[in-house]
Amino acid sequence: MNPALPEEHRPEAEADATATDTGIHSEDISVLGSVNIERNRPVEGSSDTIIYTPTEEPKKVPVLTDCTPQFQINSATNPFLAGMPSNTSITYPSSTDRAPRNAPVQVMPTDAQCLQAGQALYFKVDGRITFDAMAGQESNADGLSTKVVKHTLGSVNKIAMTTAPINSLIGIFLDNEVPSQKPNLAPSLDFGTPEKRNFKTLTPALGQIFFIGDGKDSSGTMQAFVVPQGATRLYVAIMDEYEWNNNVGRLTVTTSWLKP
Ligand SMILES: [Ca+2]
Ligand SMILES: [Ca+2]
Repeated sequence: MNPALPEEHRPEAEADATATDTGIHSEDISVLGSVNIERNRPVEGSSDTIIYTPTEEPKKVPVLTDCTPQFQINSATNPFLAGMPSNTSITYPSSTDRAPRNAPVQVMPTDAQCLQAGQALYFKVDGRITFDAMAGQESNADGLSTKVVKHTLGSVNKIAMTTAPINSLIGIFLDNEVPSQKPNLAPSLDFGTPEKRNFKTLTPALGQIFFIGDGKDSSGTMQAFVVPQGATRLYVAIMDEYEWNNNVGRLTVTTSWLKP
């Protein structure tokens, strides 16, 4: 007689156990699904604070093309020597500034159209300078707003003086003539207050020293400087009241334009 198979080895019992297990899993999926739906539902009445975060106003920066390579400007550059021959000197009570050592830097565009009359120029400026190492009053290219000065000798070489913060970056447009031989002196410009330095567009005349600063207004927008009729040269220098030769530091400048 053959012995009977043990109860636990019956195939039907294994199949029943699998069926029961599958039933439990189905219930779990159902519960988890409802939880997921609950968590992903948008929260009513608070969608603004969740979706939108405060952002800064975008700066109005024109799309500019460089019209010079980046160049350096030494702080010992006296604007009243712009366009003057070598060995021209300006004597102050304590010392003498002399070209070319203290001459301004001529801006040399890679595209001559940058310097056409009516063209707006822009300046990207970095670096820090001081008008006197002993004074220890360093600033960026906007200069020291607490120390607004004029040249102690006034206008020199038919280059019109200006009023501006010491240490600030300044510019001057010239034609091909030696400025001291020009028949007339242009009127002086005044950048003595924050409002007067906060222009959008500046239209200087030939032979007028004008304020550039860091090239941006109080909102960070780049300021436009329009090339005057007859200009063939642009120089940049640093604002001081006398004796440029003891200045310390340098600025890095790039001149740009809106290429037509
Ligand atoms: Ca000085
Ligand atoms: Ca500025």
